[in-house]
Amino acid sequence: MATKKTKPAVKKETKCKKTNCKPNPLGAKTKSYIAMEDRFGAHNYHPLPVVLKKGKGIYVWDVEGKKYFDFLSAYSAVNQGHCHPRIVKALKDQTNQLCLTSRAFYNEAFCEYEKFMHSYFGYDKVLPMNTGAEGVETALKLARRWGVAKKGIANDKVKIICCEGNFHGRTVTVITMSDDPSSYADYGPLTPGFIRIPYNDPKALEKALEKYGKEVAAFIAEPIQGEAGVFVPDDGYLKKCFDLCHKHNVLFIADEVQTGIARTGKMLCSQHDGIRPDIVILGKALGGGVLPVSACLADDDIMLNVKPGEHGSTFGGFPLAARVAVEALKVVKDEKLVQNAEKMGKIFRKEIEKINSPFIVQVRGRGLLNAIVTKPVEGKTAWDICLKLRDNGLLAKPTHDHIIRFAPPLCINKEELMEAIAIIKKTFEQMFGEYIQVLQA
Ligand code: IF1
Repeated sequence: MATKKTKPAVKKETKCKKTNCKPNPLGAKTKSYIAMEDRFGAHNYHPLPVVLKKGKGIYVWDVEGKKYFDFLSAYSAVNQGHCHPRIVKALKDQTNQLCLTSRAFYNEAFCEYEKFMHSYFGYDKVLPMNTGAEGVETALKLARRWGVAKKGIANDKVKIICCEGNFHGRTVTVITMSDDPSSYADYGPLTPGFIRIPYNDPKALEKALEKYGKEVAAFIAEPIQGEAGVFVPDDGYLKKCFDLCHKHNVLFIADEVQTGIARTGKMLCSQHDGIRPDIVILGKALGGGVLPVSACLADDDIMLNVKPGEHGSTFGGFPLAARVAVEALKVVKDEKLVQNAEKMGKIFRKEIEKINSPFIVQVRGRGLLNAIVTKPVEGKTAWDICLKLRDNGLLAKPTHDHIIRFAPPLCINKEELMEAIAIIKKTFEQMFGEYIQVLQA
């Protein structure tokens, strides 16, 4: 009996003829380093399979000698560009002078750094730490202490309001604020005293403050939620929250670890809403892409409730960090990175919006903190897109399953940006081409 001619079933693994749709095979050196990390390193990350060896400005090179645009900037810690000569020089010069004293004694570099931070950001004082999470922990302690000492909240009742979708770091108290099981699950008992509300919903904050306000010391939020996928709140959201906080005698804490230091086209992202947070947390790019440097900025009525010996850190504000942070911040101003981030970010979003691809749902962001929200097509995901971007010479990484963050160093110029955008465009076309190939197989 003649069988009905039917279209062959679409074979998922069809080898594409026209486009190189499979990720490139890994080089021998790359494979050996990946195996080395697998054997000797904790498996707390799943890095994109590329092994980097050198960085300069907006570029990085892998162990095979291949060059890439860096469109992650170590999650916005390399805003000034890799191995910035002025920042490296500041580090080297201080390394030959005095590296570490602890805060048991004063040191020249740190005193000058404290004064510099006051004049640069306009807060009475700085409390220096090292990682972003330590900066967040410090802000929580400053706020709780202010709540007890100045607002008169009972020590065991003091509360802090945080937001759904937040990412503030990986310490136990900080993961207590998270609603992402991959951050908090199975790490045992978490820290009491947190209320979580929807992000970008001033009414939710108003309700929480009306109900719990008397015991609330602070509200903490990222001005843009980075890990959540570069979730930009509505214009005026931060201002509404700031006003609600002050109506209820509650501190407003801005976690600017990722959004600060010019990343979003303002020195601090909070400035897009014209607010001056009561506590600002800085990290990442404060260290100029060479050292972990973080800090809390606040005025005396908050900062001075913590007395000598009640908080600290061996390396907090150490001489190397002090010199590096000063130079890192001077570079931001001298190279007009705030203005460049704003200008290049607008071009990025405008050009990406022109790409017509079944994978692309939306592009969003502020300044040079952007993300492309994708959707899987024929089983190909954001991870597959990032592998192909890598093969095409650009490094980026998905956050969650389907959102790809694009955050180059802020020193990128228009010509370089257009070259990178051409790679992104080509990659989506290749992926789409692959998709068409599979369907026509
Ligand atoms: C990882 C995420 C980004 C941060 C904000 C505090 C911290 C971070 C707003 C803590 C750190 C890093 C941590 C790193 C990956 C990266 C990240 F994906 F985890 F969420 F950027 F979005 N506040 N973010 O973004 O600073 O202690 O790391 O110095 O842990 O995987 P840290």
